[in-house]
This record gives sequence, C-alpha cells and structure tokens, in this order.
Amino acid sequence: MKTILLTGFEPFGGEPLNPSWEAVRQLDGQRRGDHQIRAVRLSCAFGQALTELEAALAQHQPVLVLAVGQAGGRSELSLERIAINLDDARIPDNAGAQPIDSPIVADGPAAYFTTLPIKAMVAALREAGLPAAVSHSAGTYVCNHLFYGLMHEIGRGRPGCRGGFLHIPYLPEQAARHPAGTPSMSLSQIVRGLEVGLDAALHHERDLRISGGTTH
Ligand code: PCA
Repeated sequence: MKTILLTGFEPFGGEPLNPSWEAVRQLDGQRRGDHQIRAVRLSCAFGQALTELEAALAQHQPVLVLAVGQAGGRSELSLERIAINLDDARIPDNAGAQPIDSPIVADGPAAYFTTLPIKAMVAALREAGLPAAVSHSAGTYVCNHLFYGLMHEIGRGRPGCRGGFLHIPYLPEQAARHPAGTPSMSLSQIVRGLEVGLDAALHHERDLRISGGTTH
C-alpha cells in the first residue's frame, strides 16, 4: 500500500500545544482510498526538524508528503506555494538557535515550488465550506526551513513523491489567550480540511488552471 506522510510540529513560542500535531495525529493509521496515512511529530528546531523528516522519508517511503505548521494570526487554511532558501528567525527555536539571513542549503536554488495541486486543494476546501487560500510566503522560520528541505530532498532523489506545506490557524483555546480578534479554527475543521485536501491532492495529478494570485 502507498503511504502519505503527514508531519506536525511540537509547540513553540510559549504555546501549550501546536495544532499541527494535534490535527495530523488524528489521521495516523487511517486510509484515504488505497493510501495509508502516517503522522510524525517534528521538533521546532532548525536542522533537527530536517534530520527527523529525512528519517521519516527513509522509513515510510511516501508518495505524498504534506507538512503542517501553525501560523498564529492567519484565519484560513493556507496552502503554501513557495519555499525560499533563507532562515531569518524572529524568535529562537526550541533548541535556542536564532539564525539570521542564513541559507538553508548553501548553493541551493533560491526557491522551490510545491508539487502539490494547491489550487485544486483550495477549491475543494472552499467547496467543503472551509476557508482556504494559496499563500505565497511560508515565512522565514522553521516551517519554511522544513518546506525548503522537503522539496530539496524530493528533488534530489524521490521522483515519485509529491510534497507541500499547509499553514493552519490557532485553535480557539489558543486564540482565547491572545488579543481580542485573533482568528482561530476548530480542531475538527482542521482535521476535515486535511482529509479534503489530501483527497483533492490524490485526485489531481496536475493542478487546476484557476487564479490563486494576489495583487499585493
Ligand atoms: N510554525 C512555525 C514553526 C513550527 C510551526 O508550527 C512556523 O510557521 O515557522
């Protein structure tokens, strides 16, 4: 049976939990069609997260990887289009490292694009009543680092594997501890979003030609 690898992160930045791990862990062991889902929890640490990802890729040999991370303050499920070759940490990671303006892969390309059909995924999510959008920046912290490393690793020797990154909002219980107006999404909606998004990714070998662009 083919494997889908989902990754989530441990908590960081003083949060008691990370919704990315809380969501992906619920799908561990489940099936989507003829694919089996495996969920792995990664450290929120530059370098270490990639080492753990590479071990999971070697162990599970997935045909599809969806890495997931918390993007506190965002209100939608954000399908990331592009990973850039840059670490610039606003806060130290969980190992205390705070790289500033460092390349992730020396001599690597400036950026990689996702190989998931993100437009089709966004369309399916919105059809299912879940707010979703294409995002053109995964930031410059550990999530972008992991996304870039994932696409670099796939490009180096995993031709049958497609990969991408999903940023998700805070859970309501997290938003309740932040200033009024901070957006959130329930865990059940995020988990449903993962299911709908994965089904769309499995269904669409090629992406839809519909606009997901922005003017700013
Ligand atoms: N979000 C952080 C790193 C881990 C996570 O869940 C980010 O967006 O970079």
